[in-house]
Amino acid sequence: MIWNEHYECMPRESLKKLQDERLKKTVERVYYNVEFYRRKMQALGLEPGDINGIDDIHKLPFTTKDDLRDNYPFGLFATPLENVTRLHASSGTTGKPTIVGYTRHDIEIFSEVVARSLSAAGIGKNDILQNAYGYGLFTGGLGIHYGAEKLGVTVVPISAGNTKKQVQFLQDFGTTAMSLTPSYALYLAETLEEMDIDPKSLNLKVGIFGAEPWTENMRKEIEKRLDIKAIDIYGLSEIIGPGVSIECMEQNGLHIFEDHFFPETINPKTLEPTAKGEEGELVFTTLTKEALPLIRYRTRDLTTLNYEACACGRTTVRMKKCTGRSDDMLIIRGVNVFPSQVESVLLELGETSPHYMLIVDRINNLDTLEVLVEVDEKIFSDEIRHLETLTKKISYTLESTLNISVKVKLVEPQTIARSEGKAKRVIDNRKFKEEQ
Ligand code: DLL
Repeated sequence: MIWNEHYECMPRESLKKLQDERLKKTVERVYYNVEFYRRKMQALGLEPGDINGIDDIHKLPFTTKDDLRDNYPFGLFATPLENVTRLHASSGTTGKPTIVGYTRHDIEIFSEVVARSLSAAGIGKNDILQNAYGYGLFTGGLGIHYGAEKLGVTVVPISAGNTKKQVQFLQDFGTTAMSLTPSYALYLAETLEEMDIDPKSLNLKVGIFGAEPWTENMRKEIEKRLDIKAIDIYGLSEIIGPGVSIECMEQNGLHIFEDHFFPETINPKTLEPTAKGEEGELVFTTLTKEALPLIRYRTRDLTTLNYEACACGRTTVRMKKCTGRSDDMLIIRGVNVFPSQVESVLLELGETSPHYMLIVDRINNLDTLEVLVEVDEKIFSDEIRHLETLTKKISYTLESTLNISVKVKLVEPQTIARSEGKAKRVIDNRKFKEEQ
């Protein structure tokens, strides 16, 4: 179902007019209320009057995560704190967290885009949604919760973790939809298997998965093991949280809610816009946010934008499933490697579990990549010869995909930590060594 047909199916010319108007207002808002933006614009010789619409967006400066950190905690807020009704935080791998704020109206927009998202995934009033994103500073829990309430869904605010209880509620409540990270979904599937519960005996029909990159092969794996449809939801705290974009039932790209978030893709090196249909770093300008409006925020996520009409009837641009961030990319002996490439190969081979870990190191000045892959009890207790053959097969396939040599190590079941939130799949010891 389309929750807000007026905005989601708007003719593109009308959408452009709306974006033009909203951009102008946002630029005025930041210029007059945020010193950081006023200074940046002044340095470029720009005044709000120079921006007449989306066609002028390229004149505006970019914003980065570092800018948010440098202005920690509230320096980029465009409204006094008395108007801010909620704060969330996104914890990076290093340094201070990024603090984001919302006015009452921002929360209204947040709920609206999440309601649209759940609706696009086929969820409605008659569904019971078990929300297994973490509640708290992370935007996943409360973000999905408010949107689900707006939609009229029966929402179970179970949060992340407590996996046995998740299973109990799936059974006892007849839960029809779940929202959680893809890596937690794998853990849940494994728990169901251990408890000898056939997913077909449950009422679960759809899962809303996001907050971390996951491949098409991972989608197939989750759909098979949980017997559901797996829908990809994307978002980031700085822009609002979950609900920046979502797949519709066509599962062919994620519709961006363009009346609120204007997307561009750029070449991360030259910062120039990418050609039509070319992959680039996703950049967003918020069009309606009050507390933390951001101009050309560099997400570091890599994707391609597709403006073709979608069979579902929505006219909004679709972004391709994000399988990596530019800062997730490992450079190993000069070769670019994305963890998602390893995931794709392992699931394609299908002879191991989907649990893996990349360990990158520098030994005698040479970068090394070791991939730990978990195998099941049966394989692990097999003859050494069989294990060796499997190890060779995986290394061979990884090496021909990644173009570097890879050491593969098969490990016992349950050796790799399971995730209830965002999975950590890379240990880069080189960084640690540099810091020493
Ligand atoms: O992860 C918001 C969210 C919550 C999205 C629940 C979806 C579901 P942050 O913690 O600020 O916000 O992390 C944002 O996570 O820049 C991406 O790198 C990554 N990410 C989020 N969704 C996806 C996705 C939330 N569907 C960062 N596919 C983003 C790939 C994703 N990466």
